[in-house]
Order: sequence, then structure tokens, then C-alpha cells
Amino acid sequence: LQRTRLTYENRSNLAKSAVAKRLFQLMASKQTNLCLSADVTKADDILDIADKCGPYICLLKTHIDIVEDFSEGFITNLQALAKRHNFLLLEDRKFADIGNTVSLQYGKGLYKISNWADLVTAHTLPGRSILQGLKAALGNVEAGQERGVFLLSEMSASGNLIDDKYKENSNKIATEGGDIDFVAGIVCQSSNAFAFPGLIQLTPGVKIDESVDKLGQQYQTPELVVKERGADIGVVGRGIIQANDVQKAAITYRDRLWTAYKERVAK
Ligand code: BMP
Repeated sequence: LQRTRLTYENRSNLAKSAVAKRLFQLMASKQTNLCLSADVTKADDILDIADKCGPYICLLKTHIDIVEDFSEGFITNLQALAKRHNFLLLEDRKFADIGNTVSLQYGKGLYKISNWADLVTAHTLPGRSILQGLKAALGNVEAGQERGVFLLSEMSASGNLIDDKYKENSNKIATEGGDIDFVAGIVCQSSNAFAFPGLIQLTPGVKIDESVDKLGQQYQTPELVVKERGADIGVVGRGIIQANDVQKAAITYRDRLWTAYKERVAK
């Protein structure tokens, strides 16, 4: 059976990553496969959006380095909202360096990402040492705190340089070797990027009006990404955060992504 035909409940049993298991279960029980990309630059604005949309999302995705007034208090508040509304935190850092450097970038510096982000993203460009490097930073995370990574194997940007060989090798890094318990899923645009049902397909570039932006972003509808492209979680940024009523927009995207998933597994 193809992975896209299986329910999130079933797939949680197959996941090798503890965070992926948790996320599959959270999606199934909360009935949402919406990831909100909170790409705004003021801490209070992120908290406001997170509070309004929190009940309808499984993941909140941040780009922490765009926040102009970052503080540890902001992280404390964000974690409180994640707990109250039951969603996980994904820092979209797209690590892409040698193991030693990503280890420092993940655990140290101003943001100490490994202390608070349940999940992060990473490019596979450096090869599988990216996984070892990230894992090396986790010594300072308290026991029991589970962490995971989404590996990029395709991008939504027009003209991106990823080809079939890169995609295939990214899939191998995610599914073979000793560090695969750290891989929660794959960031990609199509269902043929990987086959293993224990991984979660995270797909950005989702908007109700299929369109492009001025800087190379390409959008597809919630129905298309879930039913035709294999997305398990749809990532929505400007489709929600630029809406007049962000809460209403989050509900609309949640409903459409979730209905598409239900129809996909019922087929
Ligand atoms: P928006 O819906 O506003 O276009 O935002 C999409 C988000 O997903 C951005 O935060 C971007 O960094 C991220 N993203 C993407 O758009 N395409 C990719 O291939 C990978 C991403 O992480």
C-alpha cells in the first residue's frame, strides 16, 4: 500500500523518529495537517498569530533570525502557547554546513535552537554528516526532550537546482544508516520524493489561489498538494498571515487540508 493511502494513526506506528510518531498522533487526534509559517518580524505579532491560530494547527514554523526583538522571554511565551494549544515548534533554519558548524548553529549563539524547537529543517547538500552534526548539539537538551529534523529534498522556488539524483540521494540519507531515528520527515513537492510511510511529507508553497509571488515562490492549492502531490502537512504562510482575519483564514486552510487528507485515505 502506498504511503499516501495510509492513515496518520497507522503511520505513527511505522515512524522511526519519536517526534514523528508524536506529530502523526497529534495530527490524528487534533484533526489538523496545517503548519502555519509565522513569517513576521515582531515577537508580539508571532505570539498573537500563534494564539489565534493555535487551535487549528499541528505545527508552527518559525524563521527565528527574522525576529527583530528576540528574547528568551519570547521563547518562553511561544512554548506556553504551544503547550496550551497543543502544537509543535519547527524552526525552519535550513542548516547546510559541515557537521561541526551546524552543531554550533543548532545549540549555541543567540537563539539556542535545540533548547526549544521540537523540529528543525536541514539541507542534504553536505551529505549525511549533517545528521551527525545536528545530533552532536543535543548533549545539552534535557533527557526525554525529543528532537527531529525535516530534510529538504525538493524546493518550491522556480529554477531551483535540485535534480532527480539529488532527490534520490536525499531519500537515502533519510532512510538508511544509523541516524534515521532523528529524521521526522521530508520537505518536498511531490509524492515520489520518498516511499517510507514512517516519514512525514511537509509541503510549502500552499495557497488557495494558485499563483506565484514576485520572488520565485510557486503556489498550489491545498487539495492539489494533499491529493496529487502527497503532502501530509501543508505549510501556509502569507495565505494566512496576510489575511484580514488570520483566525478565519487558518480555519479555512485547516478544513480544506484536512478534508483533502480524509478523501485521500478513503479512496
Ligand atoms: P509563504 O506561504 O508565505 O510563501 O511561505 C512559505 C514558507 O515555507 C516560507 O517560510 C519559506 O521559507 C518556506 N519554504 C518554501 O516556501 N519553499 C520550500 O521549498 C521550502 C520552505 O521551507
